[in-house]
Amino acid sequence: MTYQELSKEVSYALRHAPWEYELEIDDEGWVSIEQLIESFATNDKWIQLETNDLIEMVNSSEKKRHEIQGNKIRALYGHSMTNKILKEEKEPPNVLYHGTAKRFLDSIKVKGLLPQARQYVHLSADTDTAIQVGKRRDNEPQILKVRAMEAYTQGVKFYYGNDKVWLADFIGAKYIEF
Ligand code: HQG
Repeated sequence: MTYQELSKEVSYALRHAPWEYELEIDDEGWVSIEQLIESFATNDKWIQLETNDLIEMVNSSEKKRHEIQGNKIRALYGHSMTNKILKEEKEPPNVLYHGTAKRFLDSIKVKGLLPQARQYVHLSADTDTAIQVGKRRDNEPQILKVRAMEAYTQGVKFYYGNDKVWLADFIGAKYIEF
């Protein structure tokens, strides 16, 4: 097992399908580490899983996807289940970015940025991060500039994911530079 494989499955459980693992997830996305380990251990692949593996998984990852606090773990962003995870509202920086595929531009110009399958729209704090995000869908991703502070002063809420990832419910096209 690699930390990358572990991270993928933990993300799946915490972002998309806690019920498949019989995990109780609270409003802020926290799950008991003990419960998660017990549930993963029913799969031979994770029978040896220990808390330290989860700590190492978080520490060794380039992206800060998960957070551990005491005996709990949560995903910091990416959720898709129906019960919306409550995120911390925060004043955004002046500008945020969004890396996307060329084929989505026409639709984004009309509809703005929508959360699609996730609970929130995901925005990047810098262009390098946005390029990485966009490359998942297009070899030559398009980087959109979002006038976050302007949107915020007009009532759009922003939420903190981690140093690189910001969240919003919806970003109207008028705040986006194409
Ligand atoms: C697009 C990964 C058409 C949007 C990443 C995106 C990120 C529209 C796609 C995190 C649209 C949704 C999230 C509209 C938005 N019309 N397309 N109106 N509005 N879209 O994966 O932001 O590695 O749900 O541009 O790195 O790509 O998993 O969101 O292309 O941080 O930790 O709809 O997931 O992180 O795609 O990525 P996604 P995302 P991890």
